[in-house]
Amino acid sequence: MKTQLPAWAAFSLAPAMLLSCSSTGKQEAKTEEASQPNVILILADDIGYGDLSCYGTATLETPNVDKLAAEGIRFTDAHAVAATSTPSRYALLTGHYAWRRNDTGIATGDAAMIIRPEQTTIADIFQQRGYTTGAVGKWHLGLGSETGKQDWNGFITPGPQDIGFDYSYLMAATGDRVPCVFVENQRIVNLDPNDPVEVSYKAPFPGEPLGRTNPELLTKLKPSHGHDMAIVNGISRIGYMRGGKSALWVDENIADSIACKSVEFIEKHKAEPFFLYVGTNDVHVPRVPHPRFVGKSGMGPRGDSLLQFDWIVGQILASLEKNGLDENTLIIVTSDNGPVVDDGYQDQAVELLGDHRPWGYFRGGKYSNFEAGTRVPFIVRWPGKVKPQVSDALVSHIDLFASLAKLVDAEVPTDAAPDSKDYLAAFLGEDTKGRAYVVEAANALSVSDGTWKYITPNDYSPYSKETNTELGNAPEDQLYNLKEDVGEKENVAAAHPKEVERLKAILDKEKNK
Ligand code: NG6
Ligand code: CA
Repeated sequence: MKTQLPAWAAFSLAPAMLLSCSSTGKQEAKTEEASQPNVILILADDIGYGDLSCYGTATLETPNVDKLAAEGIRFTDAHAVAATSTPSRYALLTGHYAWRRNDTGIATGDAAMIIRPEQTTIADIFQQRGYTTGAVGKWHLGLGSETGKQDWNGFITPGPQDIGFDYSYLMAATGDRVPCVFVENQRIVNLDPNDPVEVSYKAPFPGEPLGRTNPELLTKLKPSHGHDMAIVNGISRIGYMRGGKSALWVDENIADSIACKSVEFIEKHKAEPFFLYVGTNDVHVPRVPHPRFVGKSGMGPRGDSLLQFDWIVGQILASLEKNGLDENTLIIVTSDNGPVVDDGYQDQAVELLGDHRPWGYFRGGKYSNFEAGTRVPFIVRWPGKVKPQVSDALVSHIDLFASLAKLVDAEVPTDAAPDSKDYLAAFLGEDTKGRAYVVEAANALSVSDGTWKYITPNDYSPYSKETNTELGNAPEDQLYNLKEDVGEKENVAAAHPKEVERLKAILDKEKNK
């Protein structure tokens, strides 16, 4: 497998590379600003606990992520806050549990910005300390002030710059949601003003072909469920879209664009402290990896996309190394939620899965209250500062806000990040215990103290036939002993009423905060 940027990307980066060779700024910055490490947060999409070779899977190799794990801390009990993207990302960036708001579910591509400009984000915290901040890749947190009313052909506002990001290069929502364009600093990239973009999540645009009415146009991927609306690049999506032909992304090149823009950001800001948030599109659907990864995993597009994710990590690592930024950069690699195999396209993920277990030892997956919904890979590398180790500390994305604030000695405003606590010592491997408990959200709320896990009773369906996921919903209390039964096979609520009451009380207290 190639480990270099493709030729076109290397070419487009050439001036920046030359600049780096002649610049001596970083060396000075390194000694002066040793207390201001760069921070890169790589947030994968739908990558499960069992999807990376450093987490024990033998079915594929992810050498770049494995290198980070070998040189840093690999966490075994780290949690996303929610089992889907929008609430997970919202909570991570704001330190506010998404379940406290009822408008943080999976966002449409024309959703208004969910984080309000007056909220403080992790990016604001870094800015406060003089960092340059950037967001590259998947966003899925809404843009603009009103749902469905964005000016897609002008300056889309409010946007990332209003919540702390100096630079942004984003997919508005997901790969499977329109608009299928990149938005750079809140303007669509490569837009021809004579061919404006129109987006609707209400009604189709007359005359535009759709996946459901023109299946013969689906040359690259066909849906297995949903995803039968606008057709872009031979793939039907969620939502309706018209126009913007010159701006449409090509799915095969999305990973290259994300890698390229991340590397550009690093090169451009290497002489000053920076915070870079990279949301990869891999391995969300539609999975259409670049041809150089096709067929490489033997597992079809999902496995090939995992290799592509690993490649992006490798590109970022190579850029740090080349620019002498290794030592002074803390990298975090994690995922927004657990894995799913069939998430709506006929991409052979199910048929070619073989012995691969994306969810590792855990039950459920994306969308689920069971562990695999939110128990995610989590790796921290900071050479010279963190000792290589495997940590069983109980940690949550919710605490990245307060912990990274502590790292850079920033002040958290009193009304900011109400749910985030400083667990920097756990994230740096000095505290091997971590939180007393984590709260996880899917259809219902769950709480785990690392041993006991309680899932709130609810009336949602226990199983998703479409995605073949056990959702962990049940009308009665569920209690699992994760130390003895990591696969959550046996509900022991009836045998341990005291544990049920104790965990319920924790959740009640959290809910009433
Ligand atoms: C679901 C989509 C799924 C995925 C998910 C969001 C259908 C049938 N399913 O509604 O494909 O897009 O939303 O995933 O439309 S997430 O990782 O961004 O939360
Ligand atoms: Ca996701």
